[in-house]
Amino acid sequence: MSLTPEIKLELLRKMLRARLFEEKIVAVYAAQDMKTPVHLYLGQEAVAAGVSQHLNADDYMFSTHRNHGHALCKGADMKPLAAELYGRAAGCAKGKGGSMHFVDVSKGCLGTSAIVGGSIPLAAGAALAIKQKGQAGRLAVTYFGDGASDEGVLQETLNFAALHRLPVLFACENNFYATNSPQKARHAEGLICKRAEAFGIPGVLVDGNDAEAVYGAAGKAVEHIRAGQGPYFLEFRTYRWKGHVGPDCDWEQGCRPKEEYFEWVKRCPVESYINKLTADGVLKGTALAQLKAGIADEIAEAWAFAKAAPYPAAEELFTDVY
Ligand SMILES: Cc1ncc(C[n+]2csc(CCOP(=O)(O)OP(=O)(O)O)c2C)c(N)n1
Ligand SMILES: [Mg+2]
Repeated sequence: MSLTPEIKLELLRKMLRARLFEEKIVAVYAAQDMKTPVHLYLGQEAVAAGVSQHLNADDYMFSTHRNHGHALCKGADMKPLAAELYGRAAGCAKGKGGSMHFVDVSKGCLGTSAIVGGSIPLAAGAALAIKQKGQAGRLAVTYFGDGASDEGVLQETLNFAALHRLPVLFACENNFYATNSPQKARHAEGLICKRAEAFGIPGVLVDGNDAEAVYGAAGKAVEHIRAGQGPYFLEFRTYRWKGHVGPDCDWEQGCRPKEEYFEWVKRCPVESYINKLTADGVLKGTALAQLKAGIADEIAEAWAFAKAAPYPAAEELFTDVY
């Protein structure tokens, strides 16, 4: 997979957009005017950036409770996302969904689910629709965690997708934890991607903290899917920096070993890529500062928009809710 300087800088821009958006959430969360739990994606940004680099706006994307990075890297407009965090009517889910329900249909972000594993079959459904409509070359991607891989619905969906050769990419982000339960306490076999092979689906393990490794593996997978060869499964090994939910870390409470946490923080996907691009001469002069300043402006505008937006009207209480 050839990587031009433009693509490298775009990978970095995507990661930084996800990173700075969530750093803003961390900075303001204690004020308690953001009435939503937040499952932060900090530390995992290389996955969404590297996969999204191969996606078009009309490809479908389904995500999880930890969805901010997925939506932003797919190109979602930041303003309705910020408004959703503040429960405003201008939010992407009209202020009724919160952080776990980021959508942007115009960018193919069709939905997320707080039900662990819930969006996996939705992606297969979208892929089936693509197939039935004869929209060759289009695909659906579903992001899900190692915890979701424990749900029976994954195995059912893998079988269905393989049987019908559906254009769907299974993107499993193995951050080694389902809430506070470590993978080694749950899985007899550590390689989740091996399960895909039982259904005749290629299953590949990828370093999820290396944006270029993600980009390369996702490129092969997407090429395979767009060529009509059926589904593909990628397992990305990565690590979340914050606790399962909320802006605090959780190693202090003994939820994870401190040494493990700091080992992974040393492998920051954003910092290591900045260092690589600087050493390679791709990132020069004030380029990084300009990139960050542009994203900071976008965040400031999104927050101003969100906080000025009205709450849903009382008579809207039961609209779109079931
Ligand atoms: C069906 C279902 N079971 C349990 C939960 C509670 N729950 C929310 S997130 C989560 C862990 C998910 O772990 P993983 O899929 O690895 O995603 P991560 O949080 O690591 O991104 C659990 C058990 C839920 N929301 N839905
Ligand atoms: Mg997990």
